[in-house]
Amino acid sequence: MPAEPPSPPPKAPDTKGTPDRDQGQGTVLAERQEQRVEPPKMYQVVLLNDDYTPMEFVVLVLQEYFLRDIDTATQIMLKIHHEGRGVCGVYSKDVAATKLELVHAAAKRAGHPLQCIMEAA
Ligand code: TYC
Repeated sequence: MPAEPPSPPPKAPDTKGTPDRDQGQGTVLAERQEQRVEPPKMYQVVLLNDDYTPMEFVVLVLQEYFLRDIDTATQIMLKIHHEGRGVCGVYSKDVAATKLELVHAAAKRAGHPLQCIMEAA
């Protein structure tokens, strides 16, 4: 069997032309890297109209879980009642998903068919 040729010695890293590396003083600076952090995607939580959930319950839900004052909550509820749907708030994905669960749990406990969904804002 022929002998393997000797492998070349490992090369020292080339630091020429990279001024942030060794400054000639034994100091090595981290290279600057531009960092771009995208803002998180946001989701709107939308309540849907139905024929059975009492208006008062929807207003309470908007106050309790979406921190709306009673006048704003009433306006949003009436918009949903007339237009079929209405935005309750805009949140990060996790927060929107939690709001959905809380609303569905509250509606189930109270025996109402209230539905809400989340969609990319
Ligand atoms: N339409 C319901 C009623 O007349 C009220 C209602 C409003 C229900 C908003 C759901 O998301 C809703 N009792």
